[in-house]
Amino acid sequence: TQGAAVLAFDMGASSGRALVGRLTEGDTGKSSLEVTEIHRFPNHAIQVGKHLHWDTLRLLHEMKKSIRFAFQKGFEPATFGIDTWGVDFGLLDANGELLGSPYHYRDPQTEGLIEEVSGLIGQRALFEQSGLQFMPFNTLYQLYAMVKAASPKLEVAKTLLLTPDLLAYLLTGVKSCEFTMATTTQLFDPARQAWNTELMERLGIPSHLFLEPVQPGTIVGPLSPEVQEELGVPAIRAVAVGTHDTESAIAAVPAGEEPFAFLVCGTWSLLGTEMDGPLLSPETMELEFSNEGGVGGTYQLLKNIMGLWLLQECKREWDEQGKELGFPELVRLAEQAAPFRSLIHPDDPRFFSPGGMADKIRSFCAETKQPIPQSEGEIVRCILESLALRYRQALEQAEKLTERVYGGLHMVGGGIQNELLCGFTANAIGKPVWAGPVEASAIGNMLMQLVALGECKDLKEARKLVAASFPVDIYEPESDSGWAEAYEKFLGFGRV
Ligand code: ADP
Ligand code: LRH
Repeated sequence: TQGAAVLAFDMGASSGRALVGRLTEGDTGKSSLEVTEIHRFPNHAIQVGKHLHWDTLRLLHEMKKSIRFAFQKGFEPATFGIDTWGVDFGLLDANGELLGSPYHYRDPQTEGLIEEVSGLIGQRALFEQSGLQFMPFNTLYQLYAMVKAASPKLEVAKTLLLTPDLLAYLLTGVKSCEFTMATTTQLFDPARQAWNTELMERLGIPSHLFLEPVQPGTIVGPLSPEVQEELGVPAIRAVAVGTHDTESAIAAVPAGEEPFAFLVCGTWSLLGTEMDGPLLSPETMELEFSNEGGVGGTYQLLKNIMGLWLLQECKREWDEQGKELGFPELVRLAEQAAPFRSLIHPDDPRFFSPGGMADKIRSFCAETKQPIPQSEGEIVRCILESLALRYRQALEQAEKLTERVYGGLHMVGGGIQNELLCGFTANAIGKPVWAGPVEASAIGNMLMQLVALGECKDLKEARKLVAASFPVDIYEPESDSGWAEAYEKFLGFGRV
């Protein structure tokens, strides 16, 4: 037998995709989730003058196409859910129209603002009131940049919608604010479970822009009559899922009930562990961890690591040079390159902005007096080994903060298609890596729709369903072969 179909939109910083999921019951009576990809499309930053923007209307167009495709393929989903990258937003005017193209979180407008805002508010106070790592892209700094630029958009704006809420609004006409995304802004106070209006007022950020957050699993509303008519489809309803992609991905980690460590591996690498509430200790701030609101009442204690962005940017450059090396080919070249020749610290701030990535990596190696990687294979090897070592550092820090020891690391997301990286990670941490599922965000998104529809009880049941539905690849660590020595060198770069 088959249950209702649900449609998940998962918008990553590098690509968007639409997948349909359906609960099926086999002969044994055991449920599993059957997933079909409907559509996949690239997502890019677009430079306009001094600013970097998202092409939000293009995303809307691709989402509409996906809804049409889903019905054309005969799926008839009852609901849909949207998850996206964190922190970004659109502003609506008094008529409910979108004011301009939303900024991309890598827009340089926030440069230097972490220091400025910390100077005004105090670093410790800011951390205690937000639980977040100080990342230049946090919504707080983006809005403060607009305040400083006397942005007319900010003057006339009536409502702020975070990206997934904005996309849901463009499809339904219903304005909402979902909790997991709200917690990525640095303007939400996890201890009080409320918007930090005092902080907004001190920085000149209009507090009337923010809507009351709702928990994942809340029904937002049906497709607007205009969209129904345009697409020729019925009034399927939007569910506010764990709309932050990281949180949807963590919901789909096939872990049991014991505490576990995860690594969500995509454009960013998010490494951490699930908690019952935020850990707002000074050590958490010093080790640069975040507390992000998760689904089912959880908080995720995690570190934001630069991730496969480093590789994506190199690939983009090589594509522009006409080399057309796909990810599998790049991984193959890295495999052939010599081990531990040069390492970088992935979170060196120079790597955050787009462009010139291979040269930035070379300059880091030159400054730290290491051999300078030249070929594509050497560069990619350097990135992957450095990421694996960074994962070890972050895992050890998570263990220290939580006073727990994790038996291995669950890896999910597009990056686990890179088997070399999964193997390197197991070697670096000296523990097994359990890899899967790849489409964790889309699956976690579906799970919260199934919870909203009453087809799945809670997060615990949802994770059992993932374990029963998707295979996990196990990478056992090999005996040392140079990783311990490389880690000592890596720690010498000196960042937490
Ligand atoms: P996001 O959701 O942030 O856009 P994904 O989870 O889709 O990111 O992961 C994208 C990353 O996955 C790419 O940067 C690339 O490094 C990796 N990847 C994608 N496909 C492959 C592949 N076939 N082999 C190896 N790595 C891959
Ligand atoms: C990963 C992610 C991450 C955020 C970043 C902006 O896609 O959502 O959790 O910090 O994008």
